[in-house]
Amino acid sequence: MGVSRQRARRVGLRAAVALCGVALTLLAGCSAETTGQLKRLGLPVAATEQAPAIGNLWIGTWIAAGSIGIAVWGLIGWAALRYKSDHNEMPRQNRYNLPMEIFYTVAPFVVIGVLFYYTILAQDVVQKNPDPDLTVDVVGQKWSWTFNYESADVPGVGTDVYESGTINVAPTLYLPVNKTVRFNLSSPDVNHSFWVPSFYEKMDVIPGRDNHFTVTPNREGVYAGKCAELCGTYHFAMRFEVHVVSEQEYAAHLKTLVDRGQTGTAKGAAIPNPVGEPGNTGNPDAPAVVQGGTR
Ligand SMILES: [Cu+2]
Repeated sequence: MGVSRQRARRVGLRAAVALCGVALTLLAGCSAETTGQLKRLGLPVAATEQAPAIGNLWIGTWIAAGSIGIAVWGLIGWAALRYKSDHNEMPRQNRYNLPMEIFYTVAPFVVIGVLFYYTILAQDVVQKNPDPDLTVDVVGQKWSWTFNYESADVPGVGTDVYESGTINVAPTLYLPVNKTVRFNLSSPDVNHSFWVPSFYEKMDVIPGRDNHFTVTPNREGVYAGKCAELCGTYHFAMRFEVHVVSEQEYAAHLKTLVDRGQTGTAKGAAIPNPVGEPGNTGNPDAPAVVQGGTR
């Protein structure tokens, strides 16, 4: 073995040891919360029954991509060190290597096939759409959200109620824990996207299209929600909070909405919160227009 090759190997080994040391030191200094998030590869803690199917797909995809990445980087590094030369001679060329070319062609299809299979499995879980225990009509409007609860059959409420946000006041979505909820998504203006990161799911909210999905939140807590579609000037204002609570707290919240007079169905204003629109004289606190009474 030549001296230069030995030196290259020593340098490579030292670099690998140093990298492992840095990684271990970083991990050791992390809180339990950060360590948990690292183990989930950046995902928040799952808050629905369906979320783990997506979480497993996410982690599996990273393991597959990471393994391929490590193999490719390793081969590149190995080739660079192994065939390092102080002379600028053309290395031996290896054209028309049939087994190699078949491998290049087949391997990507195998990778895609495996990812496709596991994606379908996760999709089946997510799109099962079982009969919901409750339905919330979600309206994404410029520049906030309206949540309509079909709650005529909730004891002590007896009517549909809604909560509507504005640019300045983010609305709150209440959901009872361990109940299956169906979100019907609609928009009176532009494309938005309804996203609760802890549910691991999001779906586009498109004018003229009835999108929907079903989840079963199974962890009480307060979660952030946002619009995941760059929908315009005040896109940033389309934040909301999700409170997953006990059934009693859920019913109590709906009663509060009745007490505030927020009964009926709100489908977003014709010219909602028109701040920033050309020629506007709008009020950033303008609430959504309410249509009719109970359905
Ligand atoms: Cu939006």
